[in-house]
Amino acid sequence: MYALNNQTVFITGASAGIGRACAQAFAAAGARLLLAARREDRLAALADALRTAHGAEVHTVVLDVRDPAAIDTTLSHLPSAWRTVDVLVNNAGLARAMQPVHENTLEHIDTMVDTNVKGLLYVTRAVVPGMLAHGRGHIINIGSTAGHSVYPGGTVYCATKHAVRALTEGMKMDLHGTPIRVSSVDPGLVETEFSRIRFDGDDDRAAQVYAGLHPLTATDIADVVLFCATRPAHVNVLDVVLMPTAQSSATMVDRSGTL
Ligand code: NDP
Ligand code: 8X3
Repeated sequence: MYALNNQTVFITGASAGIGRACAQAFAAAGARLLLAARREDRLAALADALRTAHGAEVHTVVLDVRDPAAIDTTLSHLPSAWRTVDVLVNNAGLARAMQPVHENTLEHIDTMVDTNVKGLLYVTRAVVPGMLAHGRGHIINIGSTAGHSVYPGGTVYCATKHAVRALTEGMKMDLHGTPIRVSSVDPGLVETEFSRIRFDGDDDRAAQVYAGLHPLTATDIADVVLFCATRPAHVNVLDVVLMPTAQSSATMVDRSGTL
């Protein structure tokens, strides 16, 4: 096992869902946590909880991954003890609406592409040189089953997650011959704030996404992210796809309530 004690894990989108669950999993494994998101109050509450529960060292930064200047400024002004990132979890991401491509608003298109694709690239670009300088590191991208197939109404979101899959494969090649590892964890339906955000706070519509099935939890995903990060140094898990037992493809979901 690759020990995480005193390793610094940088998680984007740590204020909710999968990012928050990853923070909890890595804190329990003894890592130091550098946590980023836009909602400062959420980050502060999580940091307090991790310090109390695990005695974890935690540093939080308010960061919008769509803002490359803010990423550079924030990372270059980190206290020196936080400047070496051992594991980067590129998790910040979202979907907006579910409709045919020509009905997407420009704002929805920009938000998805800027966050899921450009934001992931901006953060990676800022962190990788430090990993190379220190001769170790691991980039773990949160992709999606939406990066493996496309479903009606999800054209733009699926395109962004297909891009994440290409970025994972390309990063591994770009970092060929170095000790830096690159992984992607690609979940199907996970019950988080994801659908609430997608449907503009419509809780009833969000609940329908998970109705009649036992969806994955954020903790299920964090377990797999932690698994990738704790393989021995010679093992690179490139991609893990996981879905609820009740889900067999993006569009085949058993909602009988029996699974
Ligand atoms: P949540 O909505 O619960 O969490 C999303 C996180 O991303 C929040 O912490 C949010 O923080 C952060 N975030 C969003 N935009 C930005 C931004 N511009 N800058 C910084 N942080 C941002 O959703 P999930 O936990 O489900 O989603 C996490 C990742 O998992 C996403 O990449 C998503 O695409 C992926 N995924 C989700 C699945 C699901 O079914 N839920 C399945 C497959 C993949 P804040 O608002 O505070 O900035
Ligand atoms: C989230 C999973 O199926 O809602 O990436 O697109 S799905």
